[in-house]
Amino acid sequence: MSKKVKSLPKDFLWGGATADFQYEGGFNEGGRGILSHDYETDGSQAHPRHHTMRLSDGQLINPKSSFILAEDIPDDAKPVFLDDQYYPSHQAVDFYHHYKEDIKLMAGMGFNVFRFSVCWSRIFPTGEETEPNMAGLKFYDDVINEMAKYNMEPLITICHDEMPMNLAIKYNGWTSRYVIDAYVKYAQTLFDYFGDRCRYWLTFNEINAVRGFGPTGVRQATGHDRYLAAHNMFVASAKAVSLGHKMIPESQFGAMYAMSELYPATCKPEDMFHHMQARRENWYFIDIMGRGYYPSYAEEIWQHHGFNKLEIAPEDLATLNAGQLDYIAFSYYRSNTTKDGDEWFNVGGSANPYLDETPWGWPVDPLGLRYCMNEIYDRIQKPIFIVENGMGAIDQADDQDYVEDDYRIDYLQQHLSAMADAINIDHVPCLGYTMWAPIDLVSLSTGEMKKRYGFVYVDMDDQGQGSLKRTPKKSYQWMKQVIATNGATL
Ligand code: BGP
Repeated sequence: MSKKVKSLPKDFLWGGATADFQYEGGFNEGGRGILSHDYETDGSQAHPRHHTMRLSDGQLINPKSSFILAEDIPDDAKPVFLDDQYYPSHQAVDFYHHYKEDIKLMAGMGFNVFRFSVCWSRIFPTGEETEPNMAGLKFYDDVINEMAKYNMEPLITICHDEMPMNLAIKYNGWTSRYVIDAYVKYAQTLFDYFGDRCRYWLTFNEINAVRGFGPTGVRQATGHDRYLAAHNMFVASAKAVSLGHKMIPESQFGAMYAMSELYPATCKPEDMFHHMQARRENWYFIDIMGRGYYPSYAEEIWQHHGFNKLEIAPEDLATLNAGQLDYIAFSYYRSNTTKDGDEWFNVGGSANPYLDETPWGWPVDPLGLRYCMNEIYDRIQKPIFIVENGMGAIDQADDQDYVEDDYRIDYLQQHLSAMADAINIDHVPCLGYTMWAPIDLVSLSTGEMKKRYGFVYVDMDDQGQGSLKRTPKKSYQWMKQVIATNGATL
């Protein structure tokens, strides 16, 4: 039996992950265009980051019934922002003006990598310009140069669930092949300007979520639209990978998948079979991008979603094959349980009596992380990269803004130990770990500040009250030790 050691390979990448829309702010600065995310809805309740739209008859609506852009919004609705309304994402936690301070704080923990996403509409405000917006490029140039001072390398997410609003409205988002070209032009611009300092790239964030709640920029999307959007994203990703490999010889490309582990609720054969099918609907995304071809079970999945055929151009298959990913990146927060009769895509599914849950009802399952790492590597045989993992909690700060977040330390300790076991005992090659999200930021699913993940507390509440002051939490010192010992103190 292999010896249980915690320390990790010498060149292991330790860091944190963020997304522009939840972190940057600077909504109206540097020539940034309007982003699809600026108008996202939530599905459960109206909250202030959400958009208002004006219908052609002048009436204002504030759609609430969908997580993603405009699912239930009439075609003639035009986005508007109301001056007297506070939108947390417009300011977020203002990385735009705090990047030097934040990078210094991350470097203080010993990060040698920082994953962030570029805001597409900062570079091409409508997605249709022929020349990029230089002020947008300069911002990321400054960020990358600041990181270089601390030997921290970038891991850039090219597209984190978003697109310029213009592309969503005018072309109905990713159902249009025009958007493939717009994306490739955008990616090429990033390679041109940052390729000399960036080796690691992610073409998309949580691309497999597109089959359920994930953003496609598409209005009133059917199952067919979602899978067509996914196909166009696969082609866009593969084109970017091939181009990136040509332009940046050292480059390594991944895409990021939401990888909750999935368990069958019982060993009843029907539950087991259902679990296999539901799991395979997730593998669909990783198989196509990681192996470069559509799997034999694709048609069965399409039929399950109510259609028989996808508009795949003849040349697409060669494009997918040529643009295979170099590594498989994923987010891991929880596991799910499923049984016969559940929807295939069913976050939340059946309850798992063996697991505790976070205040948001997310089951805490560190062993599930080790399971996932093994499953992905067994299947795709390419290195993996854990690019999001963390615990959203309601932190109680004292009058000095200090937070004793022992629960976060426990969560991370257990997950990092499971990761170390997968690497040291199971020999899964893993490039690194970027924790979500090192500095508190706006939650994606709730649009709130009160669901916090950070090692660093940010003084800002859901009403926009706060100084934005940064204060390291107890977990900051803990993580610093873990990184300094390369995992040995886990
Ligand atoms: C992932 C997203 C992130 C992030 C994270 C935490 O799905 O890629 O953008 O927000 O989940 O989720 P939440 O903010 O909803 O707690």
